[in-house]
Amino acid sequence: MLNVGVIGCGGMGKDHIKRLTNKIQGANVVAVSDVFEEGAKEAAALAGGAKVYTDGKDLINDPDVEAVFIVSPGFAHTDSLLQAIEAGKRVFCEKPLATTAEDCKKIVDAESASGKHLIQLGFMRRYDKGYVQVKEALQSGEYGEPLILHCTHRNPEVGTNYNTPMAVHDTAIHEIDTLHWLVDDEYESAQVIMPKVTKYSHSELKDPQIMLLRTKKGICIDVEVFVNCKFGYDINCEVVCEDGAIKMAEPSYPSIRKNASVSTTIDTDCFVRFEDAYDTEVQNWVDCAEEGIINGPTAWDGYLAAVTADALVKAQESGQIEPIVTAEKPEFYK
Ligand code: ISE
Repeated sequence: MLNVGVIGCGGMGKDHIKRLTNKIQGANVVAVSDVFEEGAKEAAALAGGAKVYTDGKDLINDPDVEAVFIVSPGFAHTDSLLQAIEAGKRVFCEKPLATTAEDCKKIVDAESASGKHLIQLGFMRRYDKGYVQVKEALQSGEYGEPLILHCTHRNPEVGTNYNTPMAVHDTAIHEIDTLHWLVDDEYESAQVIMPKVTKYSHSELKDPQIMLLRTKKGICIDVEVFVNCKFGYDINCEVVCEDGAIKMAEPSYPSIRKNASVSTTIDTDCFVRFEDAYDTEVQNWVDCAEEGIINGPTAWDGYLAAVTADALVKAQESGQIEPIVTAEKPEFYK
């Protein structure tokens, strides 16, 4: 049994606590922490009475906590990650790794200096069955080399505080991680094209956006990010290859005939759309603890995502093609 301490007891934190407690095999939530004590107490009850902390550092240093699950807001990740590395404890950290590329680099350096692979990052799409099927098809070699990726990332709507850079940091960040993993390549440059703005947006948000990424091997990727599309949470990905085109399967719902039309369901949020992916990634993290390995997205992937996101945000402002320049991948992550 892996004894886990969870830092951050907001909506997502509680969701993960329920998952770890009720669904995942081989894990036990023994401690929770949140700066808001009431939230931590509610979360502790979900875990059947875990210890309550208001300081994440105390949770990390609790000898009963074998592994740490970080679900606090992104700006608080760096401190907790560095403390966990110092304590030599395994970590699952929800995305983002940190809010700046500089902090991500600090974390990567600290983890490599510790000599132990400790951090898995919560980019859950790598565990989604649809993406896994596309990756397996690509790896089969039957369709030749991938040339172009057409993707959409649509949300029905977003809160009024959601602004233009968040289309990169909160939304396209998933494609940034998943797509380079899918085609096993690295990004070279970024560009953003701004179409006419939907009437459902506001002055601080350009919506929709078309984000273009080019990889080092020359693969061109277009991602339509449209966060007020109104009709659903709609994620699509098609890979055009030399000998065929592979389109990711849509979630399976019945096709219903009624009133002279045929309809099917589209999910409305990411928690339903990627529920299985969340379960699989967390189970995988727990299973790998026994062997002491990390086989999901690493801190290095978090650093790459942060550098790519910075280039896309720069491109949103400049309208130009922006280079994506990363540090050399350390031996430790190869
Ligand atoms: C949210 O944080 C997510 O992770 C969702 O997958 C994404 O679709 C949404 O735009 C983000 O705000």
